[in-house]
Amino acid sequence: MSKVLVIGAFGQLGSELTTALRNIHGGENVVAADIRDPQGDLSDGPFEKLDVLNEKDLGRVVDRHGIQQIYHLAAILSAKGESNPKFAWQLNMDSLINVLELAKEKRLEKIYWPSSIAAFGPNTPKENTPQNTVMDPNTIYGISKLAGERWCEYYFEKYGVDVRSLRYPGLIGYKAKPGGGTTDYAVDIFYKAIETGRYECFLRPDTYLPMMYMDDAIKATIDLVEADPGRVKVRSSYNVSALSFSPAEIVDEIKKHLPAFSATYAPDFRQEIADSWPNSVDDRAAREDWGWRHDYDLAKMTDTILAGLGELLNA
Ligand code: VAH
Repeated sequence: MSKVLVIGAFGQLGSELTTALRNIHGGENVVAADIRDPQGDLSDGPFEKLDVLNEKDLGRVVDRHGIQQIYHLAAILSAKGESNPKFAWQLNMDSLINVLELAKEKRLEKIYWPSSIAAFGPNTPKENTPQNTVMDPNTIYGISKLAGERWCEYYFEKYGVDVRSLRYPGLIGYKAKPGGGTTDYAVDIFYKAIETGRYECFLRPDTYLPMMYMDDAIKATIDLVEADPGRVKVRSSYNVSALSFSPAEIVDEIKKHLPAFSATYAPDFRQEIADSWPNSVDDRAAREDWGWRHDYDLAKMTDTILAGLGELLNA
């Protein structure tokens, strides 16, 4: 079993990925790290309070636990990043470089770092966006993800660091709330559908975005990290996709379960961010290289979330 460190373990993805990794590697072999104080049930494995910008502390945590793999998830997302661009750049970039440098020095087994469809921009082809294409992101988050992809490929080519990455679409889960993303509407809408029966969406009803249910995102992440190195041919970051939908389409899908549910639309600054991203992406490279397959479509995702969130909120 490998010793694994999850940085950003209390985030929307980190909280569910930590549990999934502990089921694979054993609770004691997966260290959850976050800058925030412990929250929720952490009794099933070790925890470290960590500022990943502190290179020395990061090295001490790796040495203390004999870490061999790092999943580095901590980042400032698209919408929140626009309110403090300099810090978003510093956190997203310096933390990645700290992790890559440590992986080189200590010859760690593997590094996982998430990119995003936010690395694409207004001049990127919108439909079925190719793996290799024009990338002109115009958010600090997107710029940091594009730059991060280049750093990952550089450390792989120059130093042999086995770093792997996925360009996540909007991730939709219900067990942990997201923070500061443009696609967060697709999570908030489920909470409001159950709690109040009404939702005001900050995007236009016809805004298509690539999305993925959290279980599929965790499957893609672990499948990529566990793939034989020879099958990982893309060392910047892989396009991965599952479904694309608009706010109007997810409202209609929710109404199949909650007929009284209604939505209104009040686009804000996040509309411009969403308009700069693809409507759908081509993920043939991931499917051909390491066998990526998604399980959840819009109907299955909606049914799963409403059932699970209903239980969670009524608990
Ligand atoms: C965001 N959830 O909205 C993130 C994601 C594709 C979007 O990277 O910023």
